[in-house]
Amino acid sequence: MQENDTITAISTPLGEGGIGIVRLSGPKAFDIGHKIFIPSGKMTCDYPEAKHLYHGHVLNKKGETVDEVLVSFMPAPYTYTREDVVEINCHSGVFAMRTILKITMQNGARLAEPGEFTKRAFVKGRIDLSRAEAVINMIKARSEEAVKAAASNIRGALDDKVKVLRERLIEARAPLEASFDYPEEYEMDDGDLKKVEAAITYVKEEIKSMLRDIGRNRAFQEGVSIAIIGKPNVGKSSLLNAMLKQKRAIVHEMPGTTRDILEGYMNLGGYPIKLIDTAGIQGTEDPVEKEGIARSKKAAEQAKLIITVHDGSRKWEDEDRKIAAMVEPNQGKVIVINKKDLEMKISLEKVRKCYKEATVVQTAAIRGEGMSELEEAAAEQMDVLFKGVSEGPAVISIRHEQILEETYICIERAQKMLVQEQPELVSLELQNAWLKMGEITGETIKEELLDKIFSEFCLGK
Ligand SMILES: Nc1nc2c(ncn2[C@@H]2O[C@H](COP(=O)(O)OP(=O)(O)OP(=O)(O)O)[C@@H](O)[C@H]2O)c(=O)[nH]1
Ligand SMILES: [Mg+2]
Repeated sequence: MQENDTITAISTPLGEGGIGIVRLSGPKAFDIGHKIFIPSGKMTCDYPEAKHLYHGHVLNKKGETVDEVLVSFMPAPYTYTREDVVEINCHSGVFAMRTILKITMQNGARLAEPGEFTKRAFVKGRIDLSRAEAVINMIKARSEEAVKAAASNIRGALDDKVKVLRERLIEARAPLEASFDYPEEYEMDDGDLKKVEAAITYVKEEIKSMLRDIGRNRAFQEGVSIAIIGKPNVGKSSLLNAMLKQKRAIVHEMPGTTRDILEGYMNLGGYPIKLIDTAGIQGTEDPVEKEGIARSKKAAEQAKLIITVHDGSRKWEDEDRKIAAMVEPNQGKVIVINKKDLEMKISLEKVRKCYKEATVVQTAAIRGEGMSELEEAAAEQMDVLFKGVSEGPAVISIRHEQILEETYICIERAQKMLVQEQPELVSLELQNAWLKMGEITGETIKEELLDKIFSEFCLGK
């Protein structure tokens, strides 16, 4: 990738809206800005002032006005990319923004790759890699908690943590290295050994706790799937609608109304939730229904939490037991007895016997009754599933997880070799761990991997 050219991109989502931004970064950004932008008033000096927003018009090659805009000229190095940056605030119509983008390209800018602005910020040393990746997480965050975690990593929480751990690894290596580099002059005593042991244990425990928290961090980042399952006609779709507070799914007295899985998004006790309505599960010969049921089963398998729904106005059947048996031991569950507004025919005793300790909530989904109890029970289940999480930098990405797992293996090996009194090997493993962890901050990372990481960004960021 050439770092010395000037890049351009539409930095806001494409669509109709009040304002859209076309952003330029690089050595020719100001030149291009001057060429295509005619200010309404006089610029206060030849070199545009930072922190000023200039009103004017963008012109095309023929000198025709394309849009009325506000433009900011931000000189390096105090910019996102540490290069000269020009931001053109135009009207957010797809055509207007594309036209301005095209004009910037006709005047010497190149279309930016996804994430290239942030990559430049990294390459120019303004942010480390963990901060850059936090920017992606911020953009993709689905809950307040995820935004908080991403913001703390943008401020450098993960970077700081990794630096501390790497520092401890260096400290641990010092006496080991001295003992085999200068065996005549230096011999490790018990005090040294204890220090090495303590550092190794510290790093190991810290990594363990970071790995343990990943599930919850990801849940906040990406959302948790909750599947609603049950026999046909028990009120699953009515429940989905009541929980989402909208008429998302078709509800009908005819059993087998929902043919395919259907999703909706909501927030539950701070957790971002993907709520999934499924087709009623029963034995059937209808090929379409069969396919719907297969999809429902798959969605249920992949969900973190299952809401099993039973019709309270009908007797407990063997089919209900089969539904209950679909929940896996590692999944959270909440049991709903629906249609409580009708005469209850279901045996609560049988329900309890089947589900043991699980929370049972009675609802009348069509009237929206029992929803707060249901949501409370589901949120409690989430807390159980993601319990014991410590404060600290949030690790979310698979890349970070892999690095931490590999580092953990190196540290474990080092710990074992320390007992076997093999200082050279201990030191080597600690060095491997140190190098591995450097990939989080980007200090020891390869160029190809960088390209891959930044390619996951959206355009214009
Ligand atoms: N009285 C009463 N009727 C309900 C309640 N919830 C749902 N129903 C009715 O039960 C019927 C089936 O509701 P749905 O929500 O479509 O049930 P479902 O489980 O999604 O059904 P399938 O998609 O066919 O599997 C409809 O006629 C609803 O009006 C309730 O709380 N009380
Ligand atoms: Mg349905």
